[in-house]
Amino acid sequence: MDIVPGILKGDKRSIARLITLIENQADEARDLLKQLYKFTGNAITLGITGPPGAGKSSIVNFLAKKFRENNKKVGVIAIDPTSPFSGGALLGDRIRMQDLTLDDGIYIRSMGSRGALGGLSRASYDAVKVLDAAGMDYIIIETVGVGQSEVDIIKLADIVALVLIPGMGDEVQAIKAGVMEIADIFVVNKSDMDGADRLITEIQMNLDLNQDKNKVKPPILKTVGTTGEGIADLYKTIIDVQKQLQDSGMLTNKRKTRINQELQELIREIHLKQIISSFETQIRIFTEKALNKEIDPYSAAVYILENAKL
Ligand SMILES: Nc1nc2c(ncn2[C@@H]2O[C@H](COP(=O)(O)OP(=O)(O)O)[C@@H](O)[C@H]2O)c(=O)[nH]1
Ligand SMILES: [Mg+2]
Repeated sequence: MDIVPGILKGDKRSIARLITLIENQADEARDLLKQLYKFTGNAITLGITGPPGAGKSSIVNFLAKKFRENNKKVGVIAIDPTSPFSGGALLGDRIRMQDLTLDDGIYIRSMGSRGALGGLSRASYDAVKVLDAAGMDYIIIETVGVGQSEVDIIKLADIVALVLIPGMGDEVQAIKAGVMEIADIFVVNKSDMDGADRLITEIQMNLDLNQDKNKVKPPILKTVGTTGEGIADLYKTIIDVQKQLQDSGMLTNKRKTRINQELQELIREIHLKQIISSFETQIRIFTEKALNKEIDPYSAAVYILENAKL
């Protein structure tokens, strides 16, 4: 099957082929993405983020099943910046998700975060577009880390759920306001363990201190990733938040911001490539010179740029 019609039909092999082309930065991928763009924009993207081991994959597994029970098609992208060189970054996750892979209404893919400047790679953005064009109603993106890469998820997700676990009360205080602010939903997972209620209090205090008073307080939910307890509530909350975002026009705003940022990033990327290729000869010459200690790289770069202006 041709890739584009295949993807539009939701064919898993076509989806997989294009995502691989995207990961390999094949020129063909860019052309195919151009053709698919007008078929995107229907999926709701849901970011599930939080520290390693918090139970994100466990929650995603239950949540994906919930979406299926409600006849929603769901795509899952697991991004693991901690194992950028391993193709099967999340082996454990794959095993747990195995029972889902026979179902045509679900597509699961793990991706590395390689190529990103401290955040999500361009490839993950494009993979989301592929799943969107393939007719997924929801796309769940699992990302690791409490830090900059976590804030990055907002560039990809319409709705962000931050997963935290008991015993990290002090860490909640240490989490920068910026990270707390990206969360539309707080999930206190491992609530079978001691300290879940204390963590909820800590989150509330943090929100009271840092959050804009006029903003709606994000809901805080308890889950158990091993049993699925609380997932039904989480599902319902996601649907509620989605409705709020749609009704208030916030969803359109978020998407507008996202396209604006993507355009800026692309201009930067394309422009940079053009600059570098236009200096190809000089770069080659000055590499030799620097190698022979005739000039230092910094002076060489300045020299090349100054001469280009003439
Ligand atoms: N006790 C307990 N363990 C959990 C819970 N949720 C997940 N786990 C376990 O925590 C570990 C990490 O879970 P995983 O979903 O891979 O976390 P991730 O790194 O955030 O994706 C696994 O051994 C899970 O079985 C929970 O609610 N309670
Ligand atoms: Mg995981």
